[in-house]
Amino acid sequence: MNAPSRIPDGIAGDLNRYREVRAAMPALAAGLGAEDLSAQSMPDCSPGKWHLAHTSWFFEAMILGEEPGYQPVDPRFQALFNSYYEALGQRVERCDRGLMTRPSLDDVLAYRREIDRRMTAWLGQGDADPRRRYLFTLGLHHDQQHQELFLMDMLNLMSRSPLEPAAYEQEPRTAETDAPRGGWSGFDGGLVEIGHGGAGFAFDNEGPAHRVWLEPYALAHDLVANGDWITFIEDGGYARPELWLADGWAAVKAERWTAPLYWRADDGRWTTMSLAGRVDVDPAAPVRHVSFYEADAYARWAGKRLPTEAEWEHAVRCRPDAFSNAFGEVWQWTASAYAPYAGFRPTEGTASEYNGKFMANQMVLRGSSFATPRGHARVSYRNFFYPHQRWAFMGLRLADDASAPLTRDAEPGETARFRRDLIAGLSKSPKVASPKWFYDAEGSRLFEEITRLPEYYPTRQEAALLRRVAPEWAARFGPEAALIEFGSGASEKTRIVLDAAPDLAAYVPIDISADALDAAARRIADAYPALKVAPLVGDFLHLGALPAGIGHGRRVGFFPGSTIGNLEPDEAVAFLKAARALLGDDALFILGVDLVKAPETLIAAYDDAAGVTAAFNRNLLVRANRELGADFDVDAFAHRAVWNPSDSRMEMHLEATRDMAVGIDGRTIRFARGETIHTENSRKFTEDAVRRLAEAAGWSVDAFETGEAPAVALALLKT
Ligand code: SAH
Ligand code: AVI
Repeated sequence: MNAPSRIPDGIAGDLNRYREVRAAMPALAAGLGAEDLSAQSMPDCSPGKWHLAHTSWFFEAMILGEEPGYQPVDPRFQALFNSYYEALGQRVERCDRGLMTRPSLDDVLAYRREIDRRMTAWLGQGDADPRRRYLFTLGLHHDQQHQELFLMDMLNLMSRSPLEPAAYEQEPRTAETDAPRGGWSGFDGGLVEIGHGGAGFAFDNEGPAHRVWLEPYALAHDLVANGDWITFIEDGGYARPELWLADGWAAVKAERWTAPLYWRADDGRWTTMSLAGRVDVDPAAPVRHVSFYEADAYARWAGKRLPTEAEWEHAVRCRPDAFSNAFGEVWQWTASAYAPYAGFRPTEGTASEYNGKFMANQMVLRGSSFATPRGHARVSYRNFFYPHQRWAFMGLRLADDASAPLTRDAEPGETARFRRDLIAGLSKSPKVASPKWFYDAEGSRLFEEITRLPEYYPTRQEAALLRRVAPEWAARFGPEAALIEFGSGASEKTRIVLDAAPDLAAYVPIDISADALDAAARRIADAYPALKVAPLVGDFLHLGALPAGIGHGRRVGFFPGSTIGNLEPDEAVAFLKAARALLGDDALFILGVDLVKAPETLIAAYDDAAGVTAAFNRNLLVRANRELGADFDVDAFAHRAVWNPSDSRMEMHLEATRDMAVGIDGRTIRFARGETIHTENSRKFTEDAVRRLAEAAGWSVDAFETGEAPAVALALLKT
């Protein structure tokens, strides 16, 4: 019996890699019909059948065809499946690829198999020529690029069908989506090196490694999400030429863009087309299918900018773990034109046309998408598209000049939300405003001043009670727990919990006031160096996901200060339910509430002698004047604090002391003398009311502790 011939390790590795890469596209095509694979939805797209053939042609044209006396599998295929290589002769115009009903899908699959047979034989020869070895690896990466194009093009095709079919039962993904982390990382910049210089494969356009000068900059940890994009739309993002580059605005008008590609407003809710058919737009998911023009306009609207490709690469090289979804979700638009790096040399030979000749009029995207095959992308990878194109899996991450805010300066769209909410509230009768808009930097400062007033007892009383109960309650947190605080403000009471629970692994303060949050997070991080501090700026009534990297211990919610009393009763139930879902099974929740007491005590606490609460209340109007260009005569509004016994709440109002008309955003809001804006409710609780509220939201009250008079209470909730 003959001994089996041993395949050298190098060749076996090449064969395995070749088989693995080449199996992927036929697998993507497996559940699709010949009709699905033959149609072409637009000139930028190609039929699936063409991708299957062209990626095989590439190996034949670049490697196999170099063999002297080589007989092509079918000489006609040389022109049919040549994409853009001038040096390789004739080809079919790109826009005519959908007309190739012949060769049939079966013939193309047979062509593919024959090329695989010939490549397997070529690999078996162990050809060590470095140029052909490079072309072999290039052919594999080329196949992988077309695997993603295959999915992009299939999605576009399905979106153009009146039936909007699902190409797959579930969207094929090669990576999971990371949870958002919140915040930004700052970089000093200076003279830094980017580009591919090391070992391993890279396309020619990624090199050479070279130095670039970067001014100090910051890069957002997270991608821009659909919810942010909806706010941009609702703020007239697609209707305001001042946000757009001239060519972008021309595209908006010519193409009638009103939303990302595939989005549709169905009965007042946004839906989008996915590879699994039409689905609701998920506000928490990263936005995709936006052009460079849209990404650029969004960044301008958010008061930020797109990163340059050098900034993106430097940031991800320096802090690979700081960013969510740097790879594997959407390609990220940069502000960089696709141009050769200093010292760029195209690959020699036929493949010289691969990248270099496209270096005009396109913009660079970095990272990779959910459809990019594993092992294909790198930190130096340069993808590129024309600025109007949207059908790729493309999105964005914001950048900013200079400093490195721990959190964003303000949520993108915050001003837009404030404008919309305030105008809606002032258009009601009686007029209302949400107390969450009190907390700009000055409002947060004024609140801190309130907490030190002799009349404002809740902060002092709650801190004293917390000192009493914290040791016993903290003992129940367990190892590696994470404390999630809602409306954390200055995070002062937090220290009492942190001191009682030295084993806490992470602290996630959540607050709508970016300034207060940023300063508080820095102070806590400095004072508790072993604690992971992961601030999240935003509205706790619209909770997204928790930041990644906060360990796997128990989640402990912390909502002190009776801020729950500022919510409407149904909002409070919805909030506690959402918090329960966010914190997961086995969570604990420390809830602080103010208790019902004598109206004189309450009224004094909300109408202090020094007038700080009055300034806090009026600051809403100061903020509207500054941020929204409103023209409130602030001094013409009087602060009112009233006890409403039937709803068991303190109310704050701003009362117009004369008839007046106020302009906001081109509208006129009229006030009659004596008319008020109802700016805040502070509900006061009984133990019974707290139990009912917690139970309505699916929590049970494990402990309820009341402090000294004037009394507040703390409840420990469990799931
Ligand atoms: N927890 C602190 C601060 C209470 S003040 C304490 O007990 O002293 C209320 C805080 O909640 C402010 O910092 C304010 O910015 C924040 N806040 C109010 N409404 C919010 C909302 N909807 N989402 C997030 N934060 C909010
Ligand atoms: C934050 N919140 C619980 C305070 C309260 O008591 O309702 C805000 C406040 N309003 C007036 N003074 C303090």
